[in-house]
Amino acid sequence: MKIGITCYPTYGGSGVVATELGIELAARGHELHFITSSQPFRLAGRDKCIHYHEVPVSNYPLFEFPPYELALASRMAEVAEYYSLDLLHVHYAIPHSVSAMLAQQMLAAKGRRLPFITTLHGTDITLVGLDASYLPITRFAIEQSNGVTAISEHLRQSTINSFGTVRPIEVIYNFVNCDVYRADREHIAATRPTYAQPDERLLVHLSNFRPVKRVVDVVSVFARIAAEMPARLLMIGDGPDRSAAEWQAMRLGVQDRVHFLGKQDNVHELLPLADLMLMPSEMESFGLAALEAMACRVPAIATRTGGVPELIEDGVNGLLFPIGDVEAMATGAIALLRDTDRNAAMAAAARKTAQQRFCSTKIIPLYEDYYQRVLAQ
Ligand code: GMT
Repeated sequence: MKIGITCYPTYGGSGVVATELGIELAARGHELHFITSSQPFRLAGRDKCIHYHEVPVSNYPLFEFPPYELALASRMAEVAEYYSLDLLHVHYAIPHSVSAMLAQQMLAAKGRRLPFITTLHGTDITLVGLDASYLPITRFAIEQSNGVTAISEHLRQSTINSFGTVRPIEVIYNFVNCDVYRADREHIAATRPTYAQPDERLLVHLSNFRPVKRVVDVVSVFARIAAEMPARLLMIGDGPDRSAAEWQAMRLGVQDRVHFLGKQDNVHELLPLADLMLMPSEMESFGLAALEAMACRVPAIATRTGGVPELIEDGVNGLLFPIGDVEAMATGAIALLRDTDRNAAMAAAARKTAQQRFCSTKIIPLYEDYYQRVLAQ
């Protein structure tokens, strides 16, 4: 198949899923065309079946706001026509599904068919889509999509409840490449000493540091753990709440044990170094960062929110707590870190969950099958 993919190329779960999906599909023989505002950050140096088309946005002085959605629609239509794309797959409803809808209409006027699929990732529905000004257009674009997928059952339900959409939504979960995300003993032995001494526990957080991630809670939980045992925390990512997290680390006197690494491309090399992941989010439609850690045998201390319980079974492959209950999260983490056998059993269960339910080898064929069904409509 010849597939066009559009996503936010910046640091975020939807861009990661879209990019990894394109890479996996190309490896299975499909021709992929990324149509994005800049090159997605995990795409650099990939194989020849992957093409990248930048969307140029002219900033004529008259425009108070550059019309990105229109530039994207034009580029989608051009690329689809030139390369004879079979379909477009857009990740994150706003504004990508609206642009795809326009591109489809532009080609229809020339007698060409261009089906498009919208994948909902979370904040496009739970936060942004519920802004009154975005709701009607988002709902319209979802209904006009030839196919709609959501990354968890929770997100599927909340889309139907909040938007009242009638178009069927297929749940296709987030996925992880279990050959890339794994705990390699030699790598861990060689790299872990860079971040922690042998007697220290290593915790990790990975996100875009937006308010919904509650990064201040990450530091608060960690400070309680560090008061009980030697420990360090790796904070991977960057975003608006980074300075609030840094302030909290200073306030709690743990700044020398909390390492802010900023945005990192090689998270598959960093995650396996940790003993536990902290993901105390206000909302996660799925929680891709926790899945990536779990594939590396790192269980997560997480919140019971959104689609997270579809990934983490409390007490089996991780621990779930109420949002904001830093005391309970810290107590749970400390007990787990002290119980080596339980920690090892949970690490093994985390890896097993990733392999058996969310491995790319299981999920990518579901997308291929869905594409075929949409094309056959
Ligand atoms: O979490 C974010 O802020 C980024 C956001 C995105 O769309 O880039 O992530 C969402 O999509 C991920 C991939 O499908 C999911 O794993 C995340 O749970 C989801 N984030 C939220 O729902 C807050």
